[in-house]
Amino acid sequence: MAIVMITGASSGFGAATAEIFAQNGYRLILNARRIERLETLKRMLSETYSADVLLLPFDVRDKDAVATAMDTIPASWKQIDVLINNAGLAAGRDLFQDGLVDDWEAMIDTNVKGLLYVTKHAVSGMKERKSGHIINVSSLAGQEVYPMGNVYCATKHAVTALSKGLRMDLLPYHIKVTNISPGLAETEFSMVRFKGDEAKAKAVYEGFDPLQAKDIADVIYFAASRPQHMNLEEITILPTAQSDSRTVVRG
Ligand code: NDP
Ligand code: 8X3
Repeated sequence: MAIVMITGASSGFGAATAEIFAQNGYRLILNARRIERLETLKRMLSETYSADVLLLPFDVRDKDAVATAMDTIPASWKQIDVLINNAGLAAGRDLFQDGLVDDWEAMIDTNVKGLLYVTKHAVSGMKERKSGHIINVSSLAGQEVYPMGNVYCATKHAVTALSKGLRMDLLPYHIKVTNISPGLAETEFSMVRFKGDEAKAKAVYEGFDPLQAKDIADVIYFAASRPQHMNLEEITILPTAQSDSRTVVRG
């Protein structure tokens, strides 16, 4: 049975992606920081799909915690076939000149450095086996920049660049790399971005039908389930009401 590892599986895209892979018989390694959330998800996946789930809670920003967790994965779980680098966040939406250094660091450390730490560990087994698939969750913000998106957009541009670089460097090892770039999707993303301000978070999705987590999960699974000779390298997914980062038709 193939093994998928998903970072940021405690909510949003990650949780929905865990469900569709469970439904399709994968064994799942699920990561995030909120252990209770992961335990609830594991229970649901086991009861509903008889899924085999290994929880691997750690903070992707913590280089040593990543190394310890990845090195101590039991032998029967070591062969990660698909790695989904999904853990990420936006912290704040401020003019550059008003931005908080702590927010910048949280985004850079999670979205870029965390992805690198996890991938470095997962890739060594893939390289030995000459097979594997890395799916990076970037964003439309990895293709475009919008006002007050400065550092978040920079981190997602970095993810998109890393997807390209990984694809080139891992080519001799038959490892696929897919970059997924969603537009506006209603998850906990905006609650995190606006630090629990529900009114601000809700306003982001008002007056149109945003993407839902399951929409992204379906596309991720589609990419992961293509035949070996075929790699979907870049997939951009927008709500029908959105044409680019700055244009959404509401009402
Ligand atoms: P959510 O906030 O719902 O989910 C984010 C997930 O990332 C959570 O499971 C969270 O878990 C995890 N996470 C955050 N920080 C860390 C960390 N330091 N270590 C481990 N896990 C972490 O948002 P989405 O599902 O929307 O976001 C998933 C990805 O999609 C992100 O990379 C985001 O940038 C990207 N994205 C989102 C879009 C949107 O509009 N929603 C559009 C385009 C891209 P926990 O807090 O338990 O650690
Ligand atoms: C999340 C979508 O438009 O808020 O990556 O940057 S957006």
